Amino acid sequence: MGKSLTWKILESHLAAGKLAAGQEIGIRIDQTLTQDATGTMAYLQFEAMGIPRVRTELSVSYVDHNMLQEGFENADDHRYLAAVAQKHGVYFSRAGNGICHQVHLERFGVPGKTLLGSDSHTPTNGGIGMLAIGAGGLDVAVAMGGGPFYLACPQVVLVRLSGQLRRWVSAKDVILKVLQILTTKGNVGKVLEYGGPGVATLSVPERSTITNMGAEVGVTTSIFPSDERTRQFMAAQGRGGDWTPLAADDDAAYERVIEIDLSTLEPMIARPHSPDNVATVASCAGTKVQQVAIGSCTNSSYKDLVTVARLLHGRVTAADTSLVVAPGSRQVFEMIARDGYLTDLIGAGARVVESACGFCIGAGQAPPSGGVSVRTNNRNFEGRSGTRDAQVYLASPETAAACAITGTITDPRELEKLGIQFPSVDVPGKFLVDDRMILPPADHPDLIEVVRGPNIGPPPASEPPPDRLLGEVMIKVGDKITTDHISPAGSRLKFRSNVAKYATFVFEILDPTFPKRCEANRDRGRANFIVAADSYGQGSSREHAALCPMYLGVRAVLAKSIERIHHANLINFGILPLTFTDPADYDRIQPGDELELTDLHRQIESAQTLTIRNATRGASIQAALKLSSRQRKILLSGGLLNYTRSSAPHLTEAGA
Ligand code: MIC
Ligand code: SF4
Repeated sequence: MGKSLTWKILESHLAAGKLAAGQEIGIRIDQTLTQDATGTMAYLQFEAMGIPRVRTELSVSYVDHNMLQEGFENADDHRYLAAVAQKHGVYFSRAGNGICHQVHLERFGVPGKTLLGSDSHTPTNGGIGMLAIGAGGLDVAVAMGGGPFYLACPQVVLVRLSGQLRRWVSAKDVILKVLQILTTKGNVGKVLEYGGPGVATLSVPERSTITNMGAEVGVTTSIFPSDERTRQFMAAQGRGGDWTPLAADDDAAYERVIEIDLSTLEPMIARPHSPDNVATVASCAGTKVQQVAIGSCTNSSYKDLVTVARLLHGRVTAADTSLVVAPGSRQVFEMIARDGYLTDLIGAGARVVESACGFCIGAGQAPPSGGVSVRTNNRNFEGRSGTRDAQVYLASPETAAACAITGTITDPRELEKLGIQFPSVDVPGKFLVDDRMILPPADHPDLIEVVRGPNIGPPPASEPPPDRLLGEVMIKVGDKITTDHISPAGSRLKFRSNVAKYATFVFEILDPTFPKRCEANRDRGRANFIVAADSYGQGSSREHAALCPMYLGVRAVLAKSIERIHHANLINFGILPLTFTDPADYDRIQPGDELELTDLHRQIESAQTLTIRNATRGASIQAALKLSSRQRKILLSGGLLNYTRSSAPHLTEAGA
């Protein structure tokens, strides 16, 4: 039986465990990336590990999230990140150079290599044939130190593409179709591997739009083969020498095969407030649109922006519709300027902003109250745009441009009726390459002084768990609670380096009293518990969604199911990730209930299920503790940092 592409890369990087779906394995990480909103904490943790220089083939630190610089906090973070990168052997992509995933694809991605990034959209680089995985900052810090990255060996699903996209239908519509089929729930522990004859019809940036939003599906990663199109893209980036061909064996085995005929797809749109609330654009046509936002790591390539510019050429956006455009990278920005397309965007009244995450993370450009915003990014979670009651839709650049022109949700195919021709845009044969905004590590690291501004605090220490936990359910939440619900971004983002402050916003959108109540309970020596339904911790990789609850004295999350990255982050910060063995028990537990867990050390060490006594209701609940022996040790040490410190010789070995 042949091997999938995923399997081949896992096999060549296997550092611990056996390749069998569901088993924990450790893999060697070739490259890492961080961004500033998760990076500051990751490098503080890396510094705390006491390793002088990264032991990866390549590590890059990007600045793209926290760019507003309202107050000193963002700039202090950037300064810290620049210095710490130079000191420890990390390349530093300066503010202004673009969004991490886009720049990494352009300048660093290499087929067949592994990439671990402290951002959930790291799988964007799966479009170039990398096994690219998102993780919490602490996992990335350990990988920078040369430690393997541990994950559940995935089940591989083949998405077999046939046919060719029709005019006005693009890569975003493919991934929205995948989201419609698989939804955002229940895909933990899987990899989406794309194959079939349709692959060759898609360019690398198009493939990356598709792998990018695998994050919303909740899979470990998504990957495309490396073929002639990959070679062309890399050659156009002046990196043809890094190219290698890669493909699955013809007789590779897959857990499941999903067939998509590209030629049957239509323009799709995700309606509020979940990326899987997908419908055809035509079925939403006519809804008034107050804002259109084009950019983000999903759709901000040269092709995307040139397509939009050509559609807007000579027109002005609809009178009631504001258009914002954020080019994905300095390369894209400079090229659309050089080629004249920026003129079309400016002429159309687009508010062109810097190459950064911007509106996607709610950093500016909040829509009006109750307003409809059509965006090309990947997440439309409630409140993420910065406006609590905004209605955010996700669509392709073609659809977004059509909405900007007409002021209503419009199927882009309708543009032909307005005399607008489909712009057929190719990936350029040669990109503009200028890496001067990427600073290499310092030749004399000893001379680099690392300055930490007043907002940059050391990561709070986590404690080993006591043998008995007694405390209250501080919040009970429903399905699909995202990390944006737990640790909001937007205007709160600037406190990422100050855990005590950032913790005051935990669950702000659901229950702003949560942090204060938790602190009071914690200070009385009692434990805090979170109860949740399915898919708890969807979305971002931000470890703050575990770190801040830990700081507030949360000791366990009891849920119907927990998403992969968040599950790992909870363990990394010493919080017990428990799942109901009988999901009906979710209804038998209420906020304020007093829970007791006894004989905890022994149970963490070896139990598969653990009994929780609900003292308020005089009942017992069974919870599963699905953990590897390594994860059990981490929990008993009170978190990954403590565990890594005590197992440093192993790290040294791995890096040797
Ligand atoms: C996001 O899209 O939510 C982010 C901001 O990029 C996060 C990382 C973060 O919270 O800093 C992600 O996707 O992991
Ligand atoms: Fe940035 Fe948005 Fe991409 Fe996250 S999803 S990395 S915030 S552009």
